[in-house]
Amino acid sequence: HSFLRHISSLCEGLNFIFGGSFYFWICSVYLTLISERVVLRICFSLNTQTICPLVRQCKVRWQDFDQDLYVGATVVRPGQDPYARNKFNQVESDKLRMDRAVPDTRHDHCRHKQWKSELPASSVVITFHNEARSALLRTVVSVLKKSPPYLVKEIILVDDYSDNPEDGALLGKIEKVRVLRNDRREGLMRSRVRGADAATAPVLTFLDSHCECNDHWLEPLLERVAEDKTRVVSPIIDVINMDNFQYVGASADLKGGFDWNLVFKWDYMTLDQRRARQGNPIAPIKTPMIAGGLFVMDKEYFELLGKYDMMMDVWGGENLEISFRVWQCGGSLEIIPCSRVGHVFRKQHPYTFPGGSGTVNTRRAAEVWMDEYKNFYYAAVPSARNVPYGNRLEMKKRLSCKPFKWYLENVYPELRVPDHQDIAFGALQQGGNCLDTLGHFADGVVGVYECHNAGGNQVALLRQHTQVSLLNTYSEDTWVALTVRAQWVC
Ligand SMILES: [Mn+2]
Repeated sequence: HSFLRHISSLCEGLNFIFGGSFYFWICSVYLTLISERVVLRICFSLNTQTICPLVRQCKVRWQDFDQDLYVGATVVRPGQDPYARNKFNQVESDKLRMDRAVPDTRHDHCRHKQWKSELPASSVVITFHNEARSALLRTVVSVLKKSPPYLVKEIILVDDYSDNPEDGALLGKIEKVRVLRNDRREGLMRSRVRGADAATAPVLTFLDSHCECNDHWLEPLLERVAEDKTRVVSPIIDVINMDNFQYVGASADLKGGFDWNLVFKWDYMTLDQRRARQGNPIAPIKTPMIAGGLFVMDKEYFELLGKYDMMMDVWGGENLEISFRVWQCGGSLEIIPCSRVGHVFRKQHPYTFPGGSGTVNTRRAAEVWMDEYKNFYYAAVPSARNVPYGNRLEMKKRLSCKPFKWYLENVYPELRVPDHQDIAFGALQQGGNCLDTLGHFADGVVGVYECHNAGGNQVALLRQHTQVSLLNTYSEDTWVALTVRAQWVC
């Protein structure tokens, strides 16, 4: 230890005075004295902990990064729950090598395909908060290993105020990796915007912090964006099992969608859609919604379209918002089948939601983009009302974006709109009481209850001036309408 401290202070002092070359000189002198492996270890720990803040150019290839030292510092101790920190099995994740092989899950046609040689380089932006070191490292290494070097200009890690700043800082030693750390919790959207603002390449690639890129994942994505800057493209997202970390190929017949509760779901393509693709199974798939974390977008276009809603907190709803925005304001969303990236899907969020849940974000998306159709959402999620959203509406006007009706008709015709003749929403009120489903769904019994003005059981639809319906949807994906035939007298 005293030996280490001796070298450490010596290197630090010399570097401070003379710059980076002395560090390597010192190391090479000691190389003759001690075995190579020990020296590499010393260099590594010195470099990251004491020298890097002073000397910017001390970087290693990912192959030379000491995985054991980095991951070993945060292993799950005997008796601890391996799911406690990340809501996936960290023990299994920690066991894997940072560059473990994953199966090539692409369609056969992709293996023979040639990509354009002149593609724009990309900045890969990865935001994280208390991510398991092994998962974060594998994400970074898979980007470097599975991409042609000239297409990855840099990897920008945005540490959203993780408990341990070293989680990110130590990775800053790897070639091309830049680390930015927030000095308070900002959430996914502001963190991504910070990363995007710092990016120097013309194309942005956003990834989650628990991904593994597959063979030639980047070229097909960049090619689509290079051809048309208004395309926002994502890979097929393969599944990394959260319990055993097995890499499993996902179906290529899925699109992103949602129900009126505005929760993302995967839609299986219809028979016709699948038939139409048989001739060209690797053609891009237009998708109404992106899943969230993983997509590629031209940087200028990202800025033109208003980046992200900076008033959104933590997580959730942002994929909805950016999907509506891209489609309604003239762009398009695609899934590119020849690009595959694995992602650890979890059942629970590993972190807390300071200041409320993701519904605040969803409300903001609904208010700005869904016009009168937002009422279907409010009927489904009655608690979601009244959030400020001012500046986003101005942006929508400035970009002359299309109405939500256009989106429904042209982008997501599969989504069942409760009824084409539904023309107004409100409540049926007499004195202080409102007509209320009283929580009944199927039996057609309704009653009256004190008006609470929160929608839900008391949302009434006026249809064609002859019919009033009460709507309810607490079940995941079905609308239940209790229809009351009414004589409309006024
Ligand atoms: Mn994720």
